[in-house]
Amino acid sequence: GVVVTRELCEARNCCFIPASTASSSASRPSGKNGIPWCFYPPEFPSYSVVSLNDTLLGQKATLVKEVKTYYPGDILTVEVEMRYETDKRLLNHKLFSIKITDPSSSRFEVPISVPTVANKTESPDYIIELSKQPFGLVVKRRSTGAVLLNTTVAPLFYADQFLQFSTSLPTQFIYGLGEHRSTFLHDVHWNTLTMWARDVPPTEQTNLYGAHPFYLAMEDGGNAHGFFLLNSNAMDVVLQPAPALTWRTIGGILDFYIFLGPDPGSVVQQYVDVVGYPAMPVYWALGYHLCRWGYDTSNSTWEVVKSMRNYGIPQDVQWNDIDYMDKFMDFTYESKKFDTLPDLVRDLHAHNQRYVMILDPGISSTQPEGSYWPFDEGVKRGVFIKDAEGKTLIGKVWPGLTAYPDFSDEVTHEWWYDNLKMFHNKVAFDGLWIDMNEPSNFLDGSTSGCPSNNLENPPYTPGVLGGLLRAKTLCATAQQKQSIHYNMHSLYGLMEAKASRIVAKRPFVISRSTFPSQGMYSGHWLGDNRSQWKDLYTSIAGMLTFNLLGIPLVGADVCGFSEETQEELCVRWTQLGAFYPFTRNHNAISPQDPTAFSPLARTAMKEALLLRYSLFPVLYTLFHHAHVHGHTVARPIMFEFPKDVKAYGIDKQFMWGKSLLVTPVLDPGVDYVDGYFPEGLWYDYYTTCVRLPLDSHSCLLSLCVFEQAPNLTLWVSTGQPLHLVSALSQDGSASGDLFWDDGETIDTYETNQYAYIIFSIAQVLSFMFLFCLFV
Ligand code: MIG
Repeated sequence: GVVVTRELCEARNCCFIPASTASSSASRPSGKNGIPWCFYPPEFPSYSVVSLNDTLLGQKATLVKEVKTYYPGDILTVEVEMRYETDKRLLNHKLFSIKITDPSSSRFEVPISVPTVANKTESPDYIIELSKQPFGLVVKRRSTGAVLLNTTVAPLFYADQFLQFSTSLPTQFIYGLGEHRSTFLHDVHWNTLTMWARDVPPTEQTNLYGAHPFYLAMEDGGNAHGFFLLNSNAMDVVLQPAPALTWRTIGGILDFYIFLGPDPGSVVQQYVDVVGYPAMPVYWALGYHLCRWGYDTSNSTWEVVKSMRNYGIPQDVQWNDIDYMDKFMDFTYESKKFDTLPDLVRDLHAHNQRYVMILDPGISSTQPEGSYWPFDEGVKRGVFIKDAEGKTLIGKVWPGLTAYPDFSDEVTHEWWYDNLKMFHNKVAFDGLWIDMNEPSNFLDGSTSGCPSNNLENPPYTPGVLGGLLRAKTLCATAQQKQSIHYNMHSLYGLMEAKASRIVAKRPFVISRSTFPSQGMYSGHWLGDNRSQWKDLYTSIAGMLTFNLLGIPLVGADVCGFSEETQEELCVRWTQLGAFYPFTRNHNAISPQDPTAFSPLARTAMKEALLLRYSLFPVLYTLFHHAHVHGHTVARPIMFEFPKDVKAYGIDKQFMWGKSLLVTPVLDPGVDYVDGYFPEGLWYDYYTTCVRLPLDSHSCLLSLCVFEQAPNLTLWVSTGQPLHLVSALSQDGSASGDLFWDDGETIDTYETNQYAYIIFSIAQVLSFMFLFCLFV
């Protein structure tokens, strides 16, 4: 970062206090740790409210600032539109939204559709207080008086390339704000979380593959609220120990939502209601996936599949990485080494298994004319991103020099579809893995660099890895249909995923780069982790965070991606991975599929996967609730026990739904776990649950979760019996449910082609239940 001197600071009318004399930060060295010596005094120039009017949905204010700040392009008059929204789906009165715009010229707005609300609530759960001079906004929870937002703590900045506001926080318990590698609970001690999609192995304090400006906060007393800034520009989110939070973005508008909960699960529901509900996955998405970068041939890929079958280890999906391609070019396959690929895919289908392959966005631009249709046709149809001068921007990825499809253009979607269709005629793939879509570039910007101007070198650049917006991606000045790359960059993965959902049944897409509303179009894997125990642990936080972000179909590379895994680690990882909503074993070095290990390890992995498969009805039902209600699938313990402060920091355990608690082994050399059990009656799933066949009539009423006798692939036989597992609470009651449909038709819920069964046991029946167990 930049070292702030007294001169620089005072030139900006800010206060300068060296860390050594600032008592609160005496224990930590300043500068490098991000603790500022320089801050805004109360009289720093800011906006004042000059008019305030009622509108249909709330109020509209005009703000004016008299004195320019030190950032160029100050917008001295801005408009604030406050909406007191109500919507039946949201159980009413829970949502407050604010949009701050420039009334004199239109600015970039993120092109995702959010629901338009027609009515103003008359009895909101919040109280709004507007401070007029300087402008500031205070939002309180009506029931408790908790101050959820207070922007009066610092001035508002609204310059062309610098928009900033700060708020105090009612709590230190802040979650979300992806994509970062960290504990699930964020550290608020001067912790800057930068957002700008970036291809880099998960590293702390670094902007990663996706951008998600949403946080969940746990207040005193177990209430929760959420905050979402709908903005795709490069930004910093600065968490401060006050506690406080600063949003600092370099473009777009300020458009934000506050969700009132009041419990954490409801906050996520309200957020998902704004950005979009996750798609219902095709059933086999929830099976076991195997992949590797380094299967040399289609036959060696096939060998693994056969070996899995021989050992009776469940596997629904086999994948290929870039190895299958001819010179790493999309929509081709290597004709010698992968000559049997079409046969492999046919064989998979014959065994009720599926095939997924990778596609990278970069399209080779250097093939002889007439020899590579995707590029030739793409040029013809004008689908590629242009540089500042209007020429096709050329970068470099695996196939060498490449052009980048502009997925913000419908024309590109058609071209992408045509390519997929033609390739599908050769290799009947079932789903897509879209990688490198930050988009990644081995060069900075392009083969010819980037122009030098204020888009490439903004007055302020957030803390992006590499220090430049174009670092390992395209030029900020590159031109896309909907806007410049400066605005569109972090939306690339979202738009590519949208273009990749093309099949008649439920599509299966896994994307590396993600943005809010991604869950509607794809799942996500957590990227290039390492085969280390630490990465096993951090995968839980990653999984939970993405569930908060409305992308429940998520998992980490099981056994680790880079470095050599070890047998014990891989066994433990498979046991944890069996509870990832999306479970794929993938890596880049030696084989690490279950058949590559000793009989003992192989058997342990097989057992873990069989357990996952037997719990498939539970998992599938949870995804139904995610799709229809915006629930999380894998969820933190605190979601079910929001008043239990001891649960707020837990990220070594998690839950599936509301009744299954997973406590994995995360350390080498141990065969026990230390777990936290919130208040209630807990049963050990492995030892105390008794399985009851569904056709045993006397027990139909009793249930907690459903199980299905596992097979080597999911759903293969509706003939596989379903079992009820019931765990009674202290008062002798239990309840559970099951969503069941054909597993692949789109919109079965929406078109009423499903069964939904609710089971419950009341206290009076507990005796009967026990009775039937022992007959
Ligand atoms: O530059 O396709 O995250 O899963 O194996 C690396 C090769 C490109 C990155 C992905 C990883 C994949 C690898 N890819």
